[in-house]
Amino acid sequence: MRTQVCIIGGGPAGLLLGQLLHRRGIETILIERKSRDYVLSRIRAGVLERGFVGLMEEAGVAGRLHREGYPHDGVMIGAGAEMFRIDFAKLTGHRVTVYGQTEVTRDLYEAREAAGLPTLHEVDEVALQGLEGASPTVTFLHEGERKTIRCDYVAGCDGFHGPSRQAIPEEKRREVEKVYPFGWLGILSETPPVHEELIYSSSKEGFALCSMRNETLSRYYVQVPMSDRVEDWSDARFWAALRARIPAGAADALVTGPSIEKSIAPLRSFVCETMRWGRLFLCGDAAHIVPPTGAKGLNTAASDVYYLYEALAAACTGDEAALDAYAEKALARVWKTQRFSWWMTQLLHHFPEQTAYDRRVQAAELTFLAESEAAQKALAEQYVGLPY
Ligand code: RFL
Ligand code: PHB
Repeated sequence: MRTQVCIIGGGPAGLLLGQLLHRRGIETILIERKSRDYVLSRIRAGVLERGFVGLMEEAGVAGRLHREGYPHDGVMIGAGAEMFRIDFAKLTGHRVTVYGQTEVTRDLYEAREAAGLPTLHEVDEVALQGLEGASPTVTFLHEGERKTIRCDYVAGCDGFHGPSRQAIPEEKRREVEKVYPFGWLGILSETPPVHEELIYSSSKEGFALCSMRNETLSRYYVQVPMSDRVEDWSDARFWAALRARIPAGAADALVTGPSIEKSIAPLRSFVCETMRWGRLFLCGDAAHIVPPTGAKGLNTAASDVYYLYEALAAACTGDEAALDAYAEKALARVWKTQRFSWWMTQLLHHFPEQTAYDRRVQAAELTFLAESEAAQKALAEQYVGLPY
């Protein structure tokens, strides 16, 4: 097989990149380790920045997002017994859209299928070769056969655990990481959301987040030690923990019910600054991870896609120099979202190593945010999304 761009990974980054390149007349083959149903069963992000929505429009796949997504003009912050609102619309003139990653992925798969673009699922033993030459190859097992894709460029969109980043020689890879001493236990439940906007809540018992997918489907998270297992958390224990961590008005309004999904995600900050290696370009979670507190993972994957598709489109029409700027442009924005996600995380979570002094400073920072329009504006500007 031969194509212009071989895309490894059929998550949101790979699919969006494929769709945008297709609109520019560039051929892609996409390979994905899992089945389409498996990819569509993963419950992940829920909040889209305005830039993400713009890219979905540019890709010609924003119809359902506009019909079924929920524009949010603000967010609630809980601080102990108190709760205050950050008004994105007033402070920035922008808003975010609540629309699940599952739905984004479904829309992109449907568009890829409708356009007849080649997609190979359940591939195994993926290996990348010749990345420093003019014609790299990607080999893999598919339906019992070993296959090879020869291409001009490889887009490594295969998430944090994928093989693309590992194909860069270790001594050439520049990576930095911070691991947090807790995770998020998340549940999905067929209950109405507790509030019309998201609530990020800091309490003595730890952090909690009240989010949603639609009027009848809620997504809630509580901070848990990484030593906890999902089996330790009955639904009753989860609801009690959530209720104890959100302000009383919200706790009283909370409607509980059986969970239909429950999982624990570790929190990590990670950047591989070597986003380009020869003809390989890393994009999205393959290159960087943020803790979910600022809702930036999927959105930062999208800004990478934007820079990469512009660069690849230029390269495919003869301007290879555009590729040289990709890593620098992407990383400049990546580091701003790293900083914001780290800041939101340290503002709202309970850290086991915190001293009494650290906790007082954290409380003072939350009070300052509650009282200062300038502080709220800084949060709002980053939450709705920095420009590309
Ligand atoms: P993905 O989604 O991990 O997709 C990578 C794809 O590559 C495939 N793959 C391979 N394919 C072929 N060959 C191989 N050898 C392969 N190895 C792996 C995988 O099967 C997969 O399909 O990465 P991508 O596309 O870069 O997208 C990134 C986002 O998924 C991620 O950043 C977000 O989900 C993070 N995130 C959030 N981001 C937000 O912007 N807003 C949010 O509100 C938000 N909430 C979250 C989140 C992530 C969470 N978890 C579970 C980590 C909430 C949670 C709980
Ligand atoms: C979600 O709805 O899953 C969600 C929303 C906001 C976050 C993280 C996750 O910051």
